[in-house]
Amino acid sequence: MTRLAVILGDQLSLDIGALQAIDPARDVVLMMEVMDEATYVAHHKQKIVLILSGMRHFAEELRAAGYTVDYVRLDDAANSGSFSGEIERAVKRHRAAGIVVTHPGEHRVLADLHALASEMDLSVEWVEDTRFFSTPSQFAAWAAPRRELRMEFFYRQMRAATGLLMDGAKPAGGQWNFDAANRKAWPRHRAVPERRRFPPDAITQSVIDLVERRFPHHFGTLDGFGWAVTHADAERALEDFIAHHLPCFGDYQDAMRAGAPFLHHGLISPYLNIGLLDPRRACALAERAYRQGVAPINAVEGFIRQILGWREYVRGVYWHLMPGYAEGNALGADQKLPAFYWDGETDMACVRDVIGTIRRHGYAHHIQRLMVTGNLALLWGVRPAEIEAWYLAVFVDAFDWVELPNTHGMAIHADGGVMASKPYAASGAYIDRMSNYCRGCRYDPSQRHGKDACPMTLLYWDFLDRHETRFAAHPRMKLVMDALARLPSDVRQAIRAEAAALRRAGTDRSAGDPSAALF
Ligand code: FAD
Ligand code: DLZ
Ligand code: SF4
Repeated sequence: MTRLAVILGDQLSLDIGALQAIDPARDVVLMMEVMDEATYVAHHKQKIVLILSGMRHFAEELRAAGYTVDYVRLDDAANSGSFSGEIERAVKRHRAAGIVVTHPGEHRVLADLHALASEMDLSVEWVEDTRFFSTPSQFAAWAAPRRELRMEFFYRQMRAATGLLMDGAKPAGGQWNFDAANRKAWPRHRAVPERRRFPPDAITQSVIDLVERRFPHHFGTLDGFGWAVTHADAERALEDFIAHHLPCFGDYQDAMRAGAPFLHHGLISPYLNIGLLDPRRACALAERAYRQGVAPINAVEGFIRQILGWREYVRGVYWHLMPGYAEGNALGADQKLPAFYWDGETDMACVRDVIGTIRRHGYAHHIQRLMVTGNLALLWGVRPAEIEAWYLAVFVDAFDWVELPNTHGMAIHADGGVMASKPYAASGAYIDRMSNYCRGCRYDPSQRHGKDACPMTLLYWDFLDRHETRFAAHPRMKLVMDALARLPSDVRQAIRAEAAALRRAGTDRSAGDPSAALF
């Protein structure tokens, strides 16, 4: 009897486990465009276009490869709107003996599919997602004896296990990590490189029309949509990055520049996350560039660490600690998300630029996510669930397994130190050092309080003040906690009062918040 291979919108790879487990001559591939997935958070319009157009192109590729594909479109009259509803209908339609599912990337979807299987008494074959270098059970084995789950040690083990960037048993270049060389600011007169983008074809254009029609109030613009939606274009994007940007990737990895969102970053996370690019291929091409002398070790090691280290590590943390992980709120953050996270209307030049970039591209690079929007949410004390839903909604590459640990653990320290031993809290001085934002801002990054005080700096000192008891004895925070203790009490009072006023001003405005209904 027929079996259905379920292919979800972030599983668009010919090598995906479920396809390997079926007989193309007898079985059917099921792909479903459903309302629930577009609206469980109000995703950026470009994210919905990326996924639906990617799915439609992949269905064509599957048919060309000899698979029978049952493809449910969003506008199909009988579409039930959910994965469960569509699987139930398809099982009946094909009188299927069961389904084959590659382990989904989100706990939410896994739980729904388990519930459906038991309600329908449906036979499900679960298949490992082999697009990663490691499995959740390998991570669990690594984590089990450890009190602290530090990425660096996991990463070294991954380097040794894969042989990537290794000279025998030693790390290439003589060091595991070249991060110290990767903190240059963007030089004032350095030209900003052009980046390759991919104009929409007819399929993408029809999805753009659909998304404008069905999701007009979602965040973001579709003007200038330029993401690749096929394997061939994603490969071109990767090759373009390796040839023209990898050599400088390390040097400017942490740099930020107003109006220049991409610099020398990879711009490949959406493709890796939905199956259009293979992380093994990305790492192999990067290593080849190093071995051929085309790219320096600090760039190549930095890039490989992001994929082999961070990306694998956050996925490991997610599956190791979910579902409980999302519930933590170690710093007792209880504030509403400020309205300017949605409309960008703020005098803070750094925040305005980053929100504008996200609106235009569904993208911001790592330091913008961590040290601008993430740092501000940490200092402001935004409730974890609200800031996490925001990150999940506004980035084209956002999926719970990668977004949640990065936000909950790295950016807002809501896990109390599982991922990072201390919070990534910074004042305006850090942003001033790593960008040209402050030169175009009405605030002064060096002022802690008063009418010109930079909100990042004001909130930074307020954050230290609010959490003094927790961090007073933290060895890596001693210098700043000592500096806090030296502040006169009237200055501390002024900081508290001004920070409270700033929070009221940021949240009282009622801005267009497409996710407001969620809270
Ligand atoms: P590059 O800087 O060129 O890096 C190369 C690749 O390394 C990326 O494509 C990505 O696949 C991987 N990578 C780098 N850093 C990380 C990381 N910390 N975790 C996992 N993979 C990483 N990444 C997502 O893919 N989806 C998310 O939803 C997401 N949410 C984030 C939320 C916060 C608060 C923070 C601080 C980071 C988040 N990241 C997320 C990680 C990182 O910011 C993006 O992967 C990166 O900016 C993507 O752009 P790029 O392809 O140009 O990356
Ligand atoms: C993000 C997304 C959207 C917007 N739409 C769909 C869809 O219609 N059909 C689909 O299969 N997947 C979609 N996705 C991606 C899913 O949310 C993702 O595959 C699951 O969260 C599992 O990780
Ligand atoms: Fe951002 Fe403060 Fe610099 Fe303005 S002064 S750009 S708010 S860090």
